[in-house]
Amino acid sequence: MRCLLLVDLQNDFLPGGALPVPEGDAVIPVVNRLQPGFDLVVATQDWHPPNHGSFAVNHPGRRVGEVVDLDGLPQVLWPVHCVQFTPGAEFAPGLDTSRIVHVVRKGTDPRIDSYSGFFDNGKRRSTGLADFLRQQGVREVYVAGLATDYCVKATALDAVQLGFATRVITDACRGVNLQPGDVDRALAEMARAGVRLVRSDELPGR
Ligand code: VGL
Ligand code: ZN
Repeated sequence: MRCLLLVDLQNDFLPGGALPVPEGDAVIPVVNRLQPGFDLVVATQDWHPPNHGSFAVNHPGRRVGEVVDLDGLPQVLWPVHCVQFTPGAEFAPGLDTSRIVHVVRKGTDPRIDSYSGFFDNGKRRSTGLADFLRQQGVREVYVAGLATDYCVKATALDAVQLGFATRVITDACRGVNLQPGDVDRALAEMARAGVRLVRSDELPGR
């Protein structure tokens, strides 16, 4: 079974959102076209409480982009984004959600961030996604979404480490590039870990 794993295709990560990923909206038509070619479509949703420790506003005197210690882990500080039950946390309006059979909501614990759809950033807790995928008979995971250099990277690295044959669909992802070259470095790191990089035109679609 082949699963398409859609990472954080939410309003706040699109142009005009709170933490916009450049060209983030460009991936929506690509993933919509790809969905019918997969056995299973699963999505992650960044889903923070207002007091989340990744928000710069919750660290007086600190600014977006700075790195702080959060409960023993280095944490990049972000603008307030993807707050639970707010419009910014909703899936992008253009995303076809009709085929999504399972949604993983992550980043709910204020003391730790969760870039990966499988574990929090300290690997302290599992989201249950790996068990769900195995129960469904999934062996191949294709990752697409936002952002290449954060949640896509973390999700793909965990997937391959968990034993799934893992691909990242490069043109169905976009990154933040907080530092120039971050996206290219993320792709190289994934490839080095055994993630295969593929393009959407190599895959069956609608
Ligand atoms: C993400 C930063 C903070 C992502 C989520 O989806 O890549 N990045 N929260
Ligand atoms: Zn977040």
